[in-house]
Amino acid sequence: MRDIILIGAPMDSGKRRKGCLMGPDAYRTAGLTEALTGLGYRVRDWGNLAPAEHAPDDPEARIYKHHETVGWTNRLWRTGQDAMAKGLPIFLGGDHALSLGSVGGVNAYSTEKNQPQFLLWLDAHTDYHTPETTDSGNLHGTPVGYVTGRKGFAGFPKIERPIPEENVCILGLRSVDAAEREAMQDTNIHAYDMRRIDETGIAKPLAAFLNKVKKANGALHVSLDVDFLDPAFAPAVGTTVPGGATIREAHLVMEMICDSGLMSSLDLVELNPFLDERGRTAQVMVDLAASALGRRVFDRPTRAFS
Ligand code: 6HN
Ligand code: MN
Ligand code: MN
Ligand code: MN
Repeated sequence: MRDIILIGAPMDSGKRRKGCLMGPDAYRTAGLTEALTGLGYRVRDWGNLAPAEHAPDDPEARIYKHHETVGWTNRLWRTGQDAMAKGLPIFLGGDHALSLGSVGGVNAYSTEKNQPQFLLWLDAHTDYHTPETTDSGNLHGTPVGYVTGRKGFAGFPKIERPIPEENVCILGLRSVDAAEREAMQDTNIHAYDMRRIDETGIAKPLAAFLNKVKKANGALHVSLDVDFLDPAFAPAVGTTVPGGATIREAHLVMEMICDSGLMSSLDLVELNPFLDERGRTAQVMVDLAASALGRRVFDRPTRAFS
């Protein structure tokens, strides 16, 4: 069993609404360490990081907190690379801009090891903007664009080996901006919106993707955005979009990931505890992480159910 390394990234720089900086401590309060320890893991909590040194931001700039986000990216990149050598990192957000650094770092690690990197993005949004195409100016809408090698990320660390489009799978889509749709339509990214999930079920596209990762002997980074879930179950997020995954679909995804044995790193992002109701969204996210790492009702089929 690999050790699990918790990396707190109390960052709020990826968008204007504040509150995600409370996320890492909400996961701890909801019992993340205890849940994983209970599954038999040795858990190392590396505490909360701070951004690397960076230039001051201009409050009038079109891109919100560009420099601070570069600072976070540099810090998370190095910490992620370091953590990969020692266990399975779970990045506790923080908004989704943290994936500029978490995915950047774990992908740099795989590049060094000459292992193909895969990315499973569980989100209502594609997050496929670049700083040039975003109309909100919020960098949490850009990490998939960044790690797949889109142009326009001046100031951010250079990605030596971008993640190939065909190694990316996005599940849960229901809010895609025009510029993102335009750019994504001509790529090989596996992108499934909720309509397709309603039609085929969520297991089918996921099984196909996991099979691909397995065949390639790849490293798999899973990035779980709270808004992948329907806001009825997970209200604590700034970007709620109705019609999301149910608790049952989300657990199935996590259990299939666990059964595959392929996950090498995980992000839990966009939780805004300021918007939560008695901690229930934080609890759901902790339960999902536990499912991805082995929590089960039964370890094997019982006589009564087989
Ligand atoms: N997220 N596409 C919108 C924007 O502002 O660019 C929303 C981005 C949401 C970001 O899901 O992490
Ligand atoms: Mn997102
Ligand atoms: Mn989202
Ligand atoms: Mn937008």
